[in-house]
Amino acid sequence: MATAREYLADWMMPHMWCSGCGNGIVLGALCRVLAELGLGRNEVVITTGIGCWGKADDYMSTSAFHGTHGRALPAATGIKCGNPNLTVLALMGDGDGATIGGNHLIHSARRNIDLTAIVVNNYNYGMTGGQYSGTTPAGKRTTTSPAGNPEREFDLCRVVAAAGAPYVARATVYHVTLMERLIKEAIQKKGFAFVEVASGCPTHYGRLNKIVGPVKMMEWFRDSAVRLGQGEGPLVIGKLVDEDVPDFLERYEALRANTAVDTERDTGR
Ligand SMILES: Cc1ncc(C[n+]2csc(CCOP(=O)(O)OP(=O)(O)O)c2C)c(N)n1
Ligand code: SF4
Repeated sequence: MATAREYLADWMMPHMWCSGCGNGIVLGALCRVLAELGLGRNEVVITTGIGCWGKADDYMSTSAFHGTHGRALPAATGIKCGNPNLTVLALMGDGDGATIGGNHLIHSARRNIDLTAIVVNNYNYGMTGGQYSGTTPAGKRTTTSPAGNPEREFDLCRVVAAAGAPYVARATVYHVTLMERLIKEAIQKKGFAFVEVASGCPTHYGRLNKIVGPVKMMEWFRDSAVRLGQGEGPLVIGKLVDEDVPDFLERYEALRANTAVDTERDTGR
């Protein structure tokens, strides 16, 4: 067991995130949740790809695997299958998890592997200079869409829910209490649990879309998010899916048991 403070790798400070970036808020929430759950640092494995949020594993004292861009989920899947007793979390940006790694995201949801995926969606590729990603809303400005994004965006929660994830939730960095509750539930959920956290990248996305500075970004989340059941909008927050379905390893073990019975019947061995 460790305290929230002990989950933070203070020997890695100072971190590289810009002031006003939402990543630190999510990292703090994650450390508090892990401490509340009473998990030991050697019971938790964080996997990441590349990106500003993908640096999160460097700042945590748990075990970690820092992989290539878009590949946090395959690594997490392998680790979970190798040792199902571990609590495995894949931390990804929207570019990492939903654009270059989008195929892994839908297949992890379909497979229903028992892990927690947290996508910090800042609506752009923060680390490489603010290019548009698969979640950049149509019409919004980025460094690669200076006149506005001509493509439509993914609603990540809907994509992951349609692919079969039994737990899907969304919060923003403004709604910290909700975020912590959802991350905690997701970690406790058996099966593929997905939490999207809408977050601010004031350096690129905010500046280019005239939401200038961290405070304005926070006000934007406060004013544009709608609690589930309290209205419509592109940023509905709360628990969107919570179902109980057998996860991948349960189904795999059941099939193995059946195969053993069949083999015995067919061969007499
Ligand atoms: C295969 C590959 N393509 C592109 C890159 C360059 N690259 C590094 S980080 C990144 C974007 C990360 O954006 P996102 O995942 O949204 O995270 P953020 O930085 O916004 O937190 C890109 C394109 C790379 N490292 N590897
Ligand atoms: S570039 Fe954006 S996402 Fe990256 S650290 Fe700075 S504010 Fe955060």
